Amino acid sequence: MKNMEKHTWWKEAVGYQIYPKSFCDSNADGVGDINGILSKLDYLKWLGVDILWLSPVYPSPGFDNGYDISDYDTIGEQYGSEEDFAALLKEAHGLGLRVIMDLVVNHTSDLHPWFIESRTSRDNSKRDFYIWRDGKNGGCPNNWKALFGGPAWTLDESSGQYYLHLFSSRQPDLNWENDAVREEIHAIMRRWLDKGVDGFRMDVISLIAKPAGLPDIPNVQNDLADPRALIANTPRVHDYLREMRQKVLRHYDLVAVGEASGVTLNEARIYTAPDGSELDMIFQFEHMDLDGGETFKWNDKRIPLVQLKEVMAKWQQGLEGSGWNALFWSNHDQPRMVSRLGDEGRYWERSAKILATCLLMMKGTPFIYQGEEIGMLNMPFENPDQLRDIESLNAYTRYTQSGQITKDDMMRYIRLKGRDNARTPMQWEDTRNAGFSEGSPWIDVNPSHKRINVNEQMVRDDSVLSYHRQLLVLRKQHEVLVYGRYDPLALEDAAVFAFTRSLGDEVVLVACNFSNQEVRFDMPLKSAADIVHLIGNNADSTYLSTNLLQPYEAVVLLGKSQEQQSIGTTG
Ligand code: TEU
Repeated sequence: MKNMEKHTWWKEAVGYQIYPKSFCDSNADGVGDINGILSKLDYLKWLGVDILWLSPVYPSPGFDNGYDISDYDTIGEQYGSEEDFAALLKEAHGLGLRVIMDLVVNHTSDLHPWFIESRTSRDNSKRDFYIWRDGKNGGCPNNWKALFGGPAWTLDESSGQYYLHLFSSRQPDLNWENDAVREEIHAIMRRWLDKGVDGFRMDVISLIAKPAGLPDIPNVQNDLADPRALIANTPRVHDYLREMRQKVLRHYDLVAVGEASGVTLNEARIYTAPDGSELDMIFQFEHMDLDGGETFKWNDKRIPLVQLKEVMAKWQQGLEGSGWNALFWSNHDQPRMVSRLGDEGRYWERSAKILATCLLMMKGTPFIYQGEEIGMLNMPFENPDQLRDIESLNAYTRYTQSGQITKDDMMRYIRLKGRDNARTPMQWEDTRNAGFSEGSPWIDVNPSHKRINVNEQMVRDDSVLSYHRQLLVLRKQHEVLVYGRYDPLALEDAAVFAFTRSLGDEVVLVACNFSNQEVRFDMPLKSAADIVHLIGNNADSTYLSTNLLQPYEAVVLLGKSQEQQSIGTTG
């Protein structure tokens, strides 16, 4: 059977997310910068990634670490200059690396000149750039909750109206219904594309279109509720993205990746439809929400493997031929995945590799988050003074003050789930500040850098880092790993995450034991003679002769088409 899927460079690429503030500091001010990134381009090329996604490097007051932008058209001083950025682009392109920018246009900073103007009076020309409403019954215009706590509305005393902010009050939401707003955004995008950037990761793009009339969330008694489900399913978002494709995106060779928390599979099929009318791919978050609960993510629940497999299978199969997945285990908003789903102790190394195996062998464009390639762990934060993230700090105050969660428990939950876990400096070396900075880092360095760092792993063939490199080489060598269909196996098995990828006469089996026990997993490929061992994380594997997987063992095998017929979901 011939594979009819359209081939594009971004389907074959692997992304790498850089959180500039914590990647590499070239000028000893404790904050990572563009010249720091520049100094690590050879490393990234050597690693074998293709697309670099830079979290925001624009001017920002930094209430949400740059996701509150006060000027979209230049580089924030702490990150460097426009010349530095031009040099980075040039060098990266010279090495065959593409660079995509974070586009945060659901909201701006409250210090963006548009908002400063907008709030001056009800009849200011920028008033309608944002969403202003009168209060209702002496309170907020509706019952929406802000994602960083409190109501999604803040009263502006001087004009007597409330403005909408889905995140913090320092991040007012733009009014996408206003043609002038969309035109400004298109112009910003064109200016960056004309400078040579290769696309965008679009922050919370699923939330830009607010439902008409901004209705209350139903069935909520005297309380606030998360408005995302209501907002993310507004049909207008697709109008805006189609317009953006027509007016901007289609004129460039780029990749457009949407961050789409709260998205449904049906929505994703529209966002990433193969006709290319909207985005190229989206990040969905269903798998990241599996350890959530009543108090949002603040608990000690772990991601249940069976549910994780179900969710991944749903997205893998659900977008087959009708869309494209952006894959990730980690980003700057998530705790470290080895701590979350793997083993921090005895099986640290194997569990980091098993996660890499799953991520990089699934169908879609994978994004590796800085430090993931060396198996970085969560940070042992001890007290709130060490935290920098607005989300964790607000949650700490809110839940401990209301008495819902004790201080000790809240710190424990933040150690498990807080976003700062991903934001501690990149661990380059075992020396002072992990080689990140010669100054005082803006956030503490994880003490694990003594043991877990790039320098140590670069020279060791069996390191987590070397393993990532090998997986990336395999993706380049075997088309089946990019375009092959995904079929889940043994969905009910509580320990083994297994699936096949099939294309033409090739079938790849990926079998990963996510437990600390030896388990049996019968090899589903029939004639073992033709089977090639592509990669694994256990040099002493006996799997092919015993059907046994050792604790946290991953194996990847390549077989031929006749076996393909005999594979099905065995779970
Ligand atoms: O995140 C959007 C988002 O959905 C987050 O609220 C996520 O659910 C949360 O961080 C998990 O705890 C994007 C950015 O990635 C994030 O860093 C920003 O804070 C946020 O938008 C606002 O711009």
